[in-house]
Amino acid sequence: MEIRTEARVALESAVITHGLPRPHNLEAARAMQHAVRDAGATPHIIAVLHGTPCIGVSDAELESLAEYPAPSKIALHNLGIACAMRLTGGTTVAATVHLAHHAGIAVMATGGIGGVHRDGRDISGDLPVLARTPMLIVCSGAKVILDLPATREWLETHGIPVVGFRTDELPGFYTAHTGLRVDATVHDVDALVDLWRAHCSLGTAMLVVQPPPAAYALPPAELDALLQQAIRECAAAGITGAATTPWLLARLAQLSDGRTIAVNCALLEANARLAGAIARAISACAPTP
Ligand code: PSU
Ligand code: MN
Repeated sequence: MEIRTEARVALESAVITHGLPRPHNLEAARAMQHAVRDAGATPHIIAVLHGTPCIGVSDAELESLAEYPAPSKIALHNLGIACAMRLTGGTTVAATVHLAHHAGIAVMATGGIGGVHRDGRDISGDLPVLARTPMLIVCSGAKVILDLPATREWLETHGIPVVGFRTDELPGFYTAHTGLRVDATVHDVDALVDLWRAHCSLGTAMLVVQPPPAAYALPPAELDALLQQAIRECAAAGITGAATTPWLLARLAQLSDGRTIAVNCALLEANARLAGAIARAISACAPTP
């Protein structure tokens, strides 16, 4: 017998508090929620409010997250601290995946996951959580500021399949092309659901990657030139640790005259839409245990 369950999609909130500037952060969050609903699923923005991890926030709470004077960036290493200290903040992919899994949600959407940084020492807390949590994550690859070949190898080493949705290349967040391969390419949602059903009992995440919408994607060579400049400046400014990702993303937005913001918002919405369709397809025919 097949039963139908509620289709739910988790959305992370560090992209709202730290990934995008105002007012684009709130607009992008609402566009993601709308895209998930449009696809027939229910969006749950995950965040920590005054020390309480929340699976879904109200619109007023979303607005306060997007405006909050100094929201924390909450990953797994500081999730317990944030709760004990009654902090409010956006959850990274790491904390979002952890919380969503415990809430019984199997699908999430984001822009670009964290990964191995170019200095080779800083490794995003996103990666180890993906290595131990069965969650289908729709994204546009890892953020282009990272060492993408090293990140790609890390995923393979830790048993995380990378499935291209209508692409045979790992996208590079703001750009469609990295030259890095995916493990499989599929062209429709039903085929993705088949792969997920075969994979989900193995205990690791599955990344479903799609390139940013073509009308917004930056050419790889142009993006690389801007990135080299931003990375030099970041090092000269002495930025390290969790501040690195938000700093580089903000600098790229300036250097590109806002084009990286436009592509970031467009890909977040597209990824949320695909995640909604996948969640809907999974829930439409959940086999009974
Ligand atoms: N996707 C975006 N923009 C972002 C992020 C994702 O389009 O800013 C966030 C995610 O929350 C991800 C985090 O988990 O960046 C990674 O940060 P770090 O490299 O410090 O682990
Ligand atoms: Mn880090």
